[in-house]
Amino acid sequence: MSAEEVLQKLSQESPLTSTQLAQRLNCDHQKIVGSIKSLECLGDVISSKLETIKKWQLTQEGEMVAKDGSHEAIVFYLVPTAGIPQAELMKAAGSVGKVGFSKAMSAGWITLDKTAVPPLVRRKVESVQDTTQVNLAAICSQGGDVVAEKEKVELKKRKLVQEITEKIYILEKGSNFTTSITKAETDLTPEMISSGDWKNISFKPYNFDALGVSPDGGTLHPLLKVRSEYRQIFLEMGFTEMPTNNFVESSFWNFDSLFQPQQHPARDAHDTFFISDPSTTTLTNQEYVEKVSEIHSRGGFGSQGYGYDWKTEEAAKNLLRTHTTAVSARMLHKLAQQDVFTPQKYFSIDRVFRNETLDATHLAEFHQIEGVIVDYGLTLGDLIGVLYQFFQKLGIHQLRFKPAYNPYTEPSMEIFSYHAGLGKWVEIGNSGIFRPEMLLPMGLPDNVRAIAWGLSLERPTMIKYGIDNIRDLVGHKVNLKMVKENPLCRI
Ligand code: FB9
Repeated sequence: MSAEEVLQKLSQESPLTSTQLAQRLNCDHQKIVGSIKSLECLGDVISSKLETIKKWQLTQEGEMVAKDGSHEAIVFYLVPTAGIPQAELMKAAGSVGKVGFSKAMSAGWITLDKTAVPPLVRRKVESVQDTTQVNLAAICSQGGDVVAEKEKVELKKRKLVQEITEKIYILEKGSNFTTSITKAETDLTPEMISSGDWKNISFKPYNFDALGVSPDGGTLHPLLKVRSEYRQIFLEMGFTEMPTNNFVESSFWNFDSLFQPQQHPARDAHDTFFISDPSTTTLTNQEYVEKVSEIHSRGGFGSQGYGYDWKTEEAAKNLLRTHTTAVSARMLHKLAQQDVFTPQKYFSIDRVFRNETLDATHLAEFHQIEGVIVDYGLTLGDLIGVLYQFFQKLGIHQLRFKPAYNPYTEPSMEIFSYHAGLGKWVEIGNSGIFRPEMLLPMGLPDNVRAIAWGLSLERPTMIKYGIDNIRDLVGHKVNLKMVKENPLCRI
């Protein structure tokens, strides 16, 4: 398809849209846009106006249904007049069986005869009108206006159509309209000058408005943009970032050092990813391991402990850390080895892994944000105060706290803030004061307290960027255009 063909069509009818030209010249819309761009540079041969329109388009599944028929029609035609057991029908229908059966039943095309043994699926009507297929074919050939809005919404709900926005051009003849264009030269060559040809050649005018080629650089993922903002907030508050570059952790640091008992449900394979090879690690620092064993099995420092037979082999199991609190434990233990205790403020933001039930907002991993302050005589009031200070930097001023339970903090509080958009209080994190049974076996002075809190990175990022499904934020289905084009994050 050439630019001259576009001009030919325009000479026969004007105005014309780029969509009409694509249909009449039987070519891709983008090719028409390319020709328009080149014609626009010829100086008013055409006049073009850009418009954004909404149009209905079949999805891949919609194309398949338009070609082969709807799920319900396929299931209907698989039911013989003598009827068929549901299991056989599902097997014959394959991937369309479940949706097809339910749609055919609700359409009154088939019924389940439970008086038969085994129960049989029977036809309730002689034949059916596959309106789904008819509507899809109509949208495909004539556009969305030929199908009622209610039908289109139903097709969209079934993910058979989608409404897309498309930029089209409306073309008219320009004041210098012509159907034959001489290709304007773009370069003045030495040959043109020496031969004098330059005098009879039309040169393409400079387009000083042309944009430069946008350099295809890298862009930060929205999660990492938000992570930078949270990191900045912690740094402004004088916190030091903890080293979190070990996804694999021992059960000892992930659970035992936090005084989380070995029978705790969170420690079984339903909630935790254990490593198969190497499945265990060697626990160094036997003196500290002994103290942890003691506090779990027989108590100490005024605590009665849990009174069970603590097992080294359980603590030696390798896993994917379930929280960055394992890193906080390592840092507090390291701090306790100092000759003289010095108060500290630590933070971490990194990936943690949980064997969770997956849904629209939960994957088997997420980024945990954690803040820890360790100092003499800290109280719950200090924790509440630092939470107000932290969340105020996120624009959140209304907080509520609800008593909660964590194995490693007492007291513990869930943190809530009022979400004006949703008109309700939403959970925005968890917090608490690390238990003495965690801090004292490490060797921290007995008047030292550690207050801490945590939240996820994904939740605020999804809110910030208006993302409802976690799979639109992370994973192999992420739209890279979203990553390249999403706005700066300023919290
Ligand atoms: O992030 C969470 N919610 C949240 C956070 C921020 C936000 O918007 C920004 C303020 C502008 C909106 C929502 N939550 C914690 C609460 C829920 O989303 C919850 O359903 C999911 N939680 C995760 C764990 O779920 C298995 C979020 C994650 C979480 C929960 C607890 C901690 C860390 C992350 C913790 C802790 C802790 C406690 C005591 C001591 C040390 C660490």
